[in-house]
This record gives sequence, structure tokens and C-alpha cells, in this order.
Amino acid sequence: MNIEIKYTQIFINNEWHKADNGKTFSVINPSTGEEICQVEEASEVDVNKAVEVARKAFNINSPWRKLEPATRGSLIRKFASLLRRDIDYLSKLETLNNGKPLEESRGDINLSADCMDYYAGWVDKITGETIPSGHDSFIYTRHEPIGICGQIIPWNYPIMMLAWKLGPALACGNVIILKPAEQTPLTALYCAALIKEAGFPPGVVNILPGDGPICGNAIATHKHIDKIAFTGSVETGKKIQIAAAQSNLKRVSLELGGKSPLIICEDADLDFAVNLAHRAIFTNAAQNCTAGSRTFVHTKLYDAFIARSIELTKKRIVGNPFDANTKQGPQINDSQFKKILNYIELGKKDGAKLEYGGERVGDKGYFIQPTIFSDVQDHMKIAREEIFGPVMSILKFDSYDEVIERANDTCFGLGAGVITKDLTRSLTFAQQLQAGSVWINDYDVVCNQAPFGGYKQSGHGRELGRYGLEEYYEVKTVVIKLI
Ligand code: TXE
Repeated sequence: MNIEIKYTQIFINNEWHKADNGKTFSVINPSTGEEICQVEEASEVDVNKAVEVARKAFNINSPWRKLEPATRGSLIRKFASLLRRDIDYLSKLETLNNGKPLEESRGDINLSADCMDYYAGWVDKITGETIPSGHDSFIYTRHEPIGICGQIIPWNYPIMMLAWKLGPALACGNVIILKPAEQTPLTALYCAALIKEAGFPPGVVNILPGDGPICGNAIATHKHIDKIAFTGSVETGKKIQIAAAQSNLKRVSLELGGKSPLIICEDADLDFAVNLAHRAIFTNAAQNCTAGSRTFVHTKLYDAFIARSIELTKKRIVGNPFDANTKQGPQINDSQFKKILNYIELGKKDGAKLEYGGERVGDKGYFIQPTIFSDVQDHMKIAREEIFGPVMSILKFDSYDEVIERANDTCFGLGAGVITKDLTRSLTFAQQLQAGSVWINDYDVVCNQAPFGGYKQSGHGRELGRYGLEEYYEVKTVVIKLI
């Protein structure tokens, strides 16, 4: 597919820049392993430049700070409408760079535009409170923007992660330095052009493509960046939290990995459960932080569940993401591809039973067969670590008390699902599962108005919904003595 690449430079102050040190990096098409283009690689010097213009944009008398709330909302809404206007081009660019099926890219862009609209609606509703006080004083709170927000995003949902980050930050009136993942900078750079077209003042949104340990680290350690929001691995999340603490104690919100359980109870309809569990793990080639990567199946359904899951998985079409029949594209890059194949080997070595898949598909690009393991035990690496690849791990259970304990026996806590028709059982699970989202008879339902985030090492803070705004404002108490 021939898709024109329009933007490959660093976006600072509504202008395009070359990297200060002249460096570029290669962006790879995961379907072929071949280079799409070179992109300018931002370093610390470029981050410093972005901070300088962002500070000006955040000055109390700047055009951005003086905007009426409704006007700020209109700018965000305009950006959403431009995403929708260019959805044909943007979805092709996303599929080229990330490898997800074209229909899924379209879905992501629609959800991203909806997310921006959702937060545009909040702009003039972010209110403080009046606080009870003595008869001779008046106390109220103001919700004020934090300032310069660094935002570092991953490659699995490139546009959607950008929208989740920009939406609440802009709604609260902050200014932004965003770094897309080095694997997938292309749609973020196109979005930069749309930000300018929408009419945001210079310096409000700056988008710097670059490497994690260089550009990302410069953002995390910068003394004049006031907040950092990150989505990615636990390992990098910890580095960011340390960098934030050691530099200027900037505010931190983290959305990290998962090892989410999906529990299929004995009263579940078998076909319904098989289809839901399949979608829960294999969506987005399982490059999904909420992937249902531990499938707990009640003993009574266990054998039939495995047989039907194999049948369904055999029909899953893996290949060219531009082909309308394709359900699963490639993994993002060579290192993820190798990591996943290595986990499959570990699963076999640890004694899990490989029921289906386990191999590479084709001889170029990073395609892997959807894979099913049964007889997975809690202690095995494939049941404990985030694989981030198309590997379904099926575990058997007998009693509900036991399965709740096993489901919670993980360092993660992002999502959890339960399939049952029993109301009391579903509510018991909802109370006792340690996860930021619990889905009953559904899976991975993420909507703009409901908070999303993790317990334990899946992160802290929440994105989306009203709670998502709380990560982007300071609360100021004003006390007035009535003299
Ligand atoms: O993640 P990283 P990687 C998980 C998943 C995957 C694993 C590794 O298990 O297999 O992480 O993926 C930037 N300072 N998730 O290596 O490194 C980097 O440039 C500042 C879960 O891609 O966390 C990119 O923009 N930033 C996940 C972003 O961090 C740094 C999504 C994510 O990269 C940095 C992706 C540093 N020192 C992977 N090092 C989810 N929660 O959805 C890297 N980065």
C-alpha cells in the first residue's frame, strides 16, 4: 500500500524542526520488517527548547491562559472533528506503522475523536467548591492547571493513547510535551499538524519523536516539567517514578502492564464464553495492557472449552492488515516477536500443553499464530509475566474461593472478567477481585466517561472520565477573612 508520509520532523511551537544533533531514526513497517521512513530524533536539547516555548505558552498572560473556557473547549472539539475528517488517511497510516487491521485503526480513531469531544465538554464544568467555615471567613477551592505536562506513550494504540493523554490535560488548561513511542511516531506527527490547524496557540502542544532512554528520560528528569503521565512497561514506569522524584518531584501518573484474569464459571454459556475469551486475549494481536491472559475455566466446562477454543482459533486469519478479512496483524517489532516466541518455548518447557499454534506465520514481518496452552499452572512464567502476544493460557479451577485467591495472586491489577449468570456470584467477584476494572459477562469495555487504571504494579492514577481530570489539576484553597 502506497501511503504518503507527510510529517517526519519534531513539532515545537507549532513549527517543524530538525533534531538539534542532526540524528534521525528508522521507522519500520511491522508487516514487512522494512523501513517506512526516517524520522528526526529529539534529544535533551530539543526537549529543553520545547520546555522553553511551553513555559511561554503557560505564562499567566499568554493567549492560552486567557482563553474563555468555552473557547478552549471549541479548540479541542475542532481537533476531534479534524480527526474524523481525515480518518481514511489516518487509519491507513496507523495500520502501516502499527500493523493493526484497518477496521481496528478506524475504530481507534473514532474512539479518539470521541475522547476529545468528551473532554471538550468538561472544560467549563471543572469547578472548585465553597467550603463551610466560620461566620467571618469565606473559603473556596480553585482547580488550576498543573503547568507543563510530559506525556510518554506506547505503540499499541498510538492515536488513542495520544487522545487519552491530550484530552484531560488540555481540558484543564495545561501545556504539553508528548513523546510518541519510537516504533509508531507517524500518526502522532500527523496529529501535530491537526493541532496547529485546529488553532491551538504555539507551544501548547509539542510533539517530540525520539528514543525512550534519551528523549523520554530528558522529559522525566526535567526540572521545569511539572507532571509526567506515562503508559508502558512496569520497568520503565519505575524508572520514570524515580526520575520524577529525583528531579523536581513532578506529579506522576502511570498506566502499566497486566496479567488479567477472565473467570469462566460453570453456569456460563459455552459458545458465549469461548467467543469472549478469544476476543479478550487476541484483540490487537494481544498487545493490550488489559489482555485476558489468564483464562480460568471451571472443571465442568474445561474440556469442551478447550476443544471449541481450538476450533475458533483455527479460523482466525493472520496476515496483511490491509486485507478486509484479516483479524490479526503482526506484532510490533522484532524484539517483541522474539520475546513472545521465547515465552511460547518457556510454556512448553514448564509443562503446559500446547493445544494450537506456537509458530511464526510467513517468512517476513512479525506475525505469530494465535496460540493456546492448556494445563497452565499458576507458578509458570506464562501465567505470571506479561507476554503481550497472542498466547491464551488456560487454567482449571474447582471452587470460587480458590479462583478468587488465584486470580488475585499477581503483582498486577488492571482488569478482570467474570462470566456467570449468578447475580450474587458476579457481585462477589466484583467486590473481591483486585483490579481497576471488572467486567461481568463482557471484557475490555473501556468508555470515555468511566475511569480506567490499575491496582498494584499496574500503575497509579486513573485515565478517562471525571477521575482522569484529577491527574491534571492542582487544588488551591483560598481563605478570605471578612473584615
Ligand atoms: O515498553 P516501554 P516497550 C509492556 C509489554 C511490552 C513491554 C516492553 O509487556 O512487552 O512493556 O515494551 C518510553 N524514560 N507494555 O519496551 O519501554 C518509550 O520510548 C522515559 C505495556 O515498548 O515501557 C515508549 O515511548 N521513557 C504497555 C514508552 O516508554 C522511556 C504498552 C513505552 O516503552 C524510557 C507498551 C525511559 N528510560 C508496552 N524507556 C501498556 N501498558 O499498554 C522507554 N521509554
